[in-house]
Amino acid sequence: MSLLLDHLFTDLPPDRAVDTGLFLDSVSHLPAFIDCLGSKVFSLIKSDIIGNITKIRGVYEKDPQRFVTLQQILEAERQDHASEWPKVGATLALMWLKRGLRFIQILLQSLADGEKDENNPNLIRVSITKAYEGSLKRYHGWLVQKIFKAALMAAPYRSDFIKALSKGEEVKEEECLEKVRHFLVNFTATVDAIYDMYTELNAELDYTV
Ligand code: 03F
Repeated sequence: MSLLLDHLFTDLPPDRAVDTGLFLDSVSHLPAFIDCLGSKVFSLIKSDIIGNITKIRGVYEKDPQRFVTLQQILEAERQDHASEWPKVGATLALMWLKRGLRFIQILLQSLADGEKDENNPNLIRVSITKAYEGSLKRYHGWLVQKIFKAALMAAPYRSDFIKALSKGEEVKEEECLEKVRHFLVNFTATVDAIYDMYTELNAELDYTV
């Protein structure tokens, strides 16, 4: 059984409210994948993701009954930190975390769709670049874009990435991609719902780091 299928994101309710506890549980399994990618360059990315999950969890655990949904956290912080919001607390942490999730979503979708560089079919740079352009690039200044380029060079081969997604087991590529497609259903719906919430609450910022 692959790791991906062990930790599926849950179905959203009709109003698309994201349950904070369930979201944190699901998302906390993602950083382990980054260890499987095999280069130290990725530890920076991993600690950024873990840092943001920890920040959101810290707010949630102060009052889980008050913060049942992610939207309740954003609304409470908007009230409590009027002058700084949305560049504050869990609102800021989730703003960045969702961009990393969008990156992962586009990357996995591109692999699932079979997008390839025909000259280098065992590289996944085409998919990684597509994911970066669709999620993070516009928020990165030249220095961080350079870090991205270094990470791109250190990216695993398609076959090794597929193996990493399958907990190190040798599985057929198509079998793994079928699981990825299954994983993507609720994962994509959740990421979309979080993006829509940021738009509706006017909580999105576009500064670069
Ligand atoms: C801003 C910013 N965070 C931080 O400064 C930058 C960190 C390093 C970014 C390096 C870019 C490289 C990305 C692409 C790598 C390609 C890898 C390819 C692998 C195949 C924010 O930080 C803080 O987060 C916030 O808390 C703070 O308060 O302004 C705020 C203040 O600053 C970012 O740009 C977020 C970076 C997230 C990158 C996520 C990439 C995920 C990569 C790989 C995952 C692969 C595993 C997928 C498998 C999943 C299977 C289920």
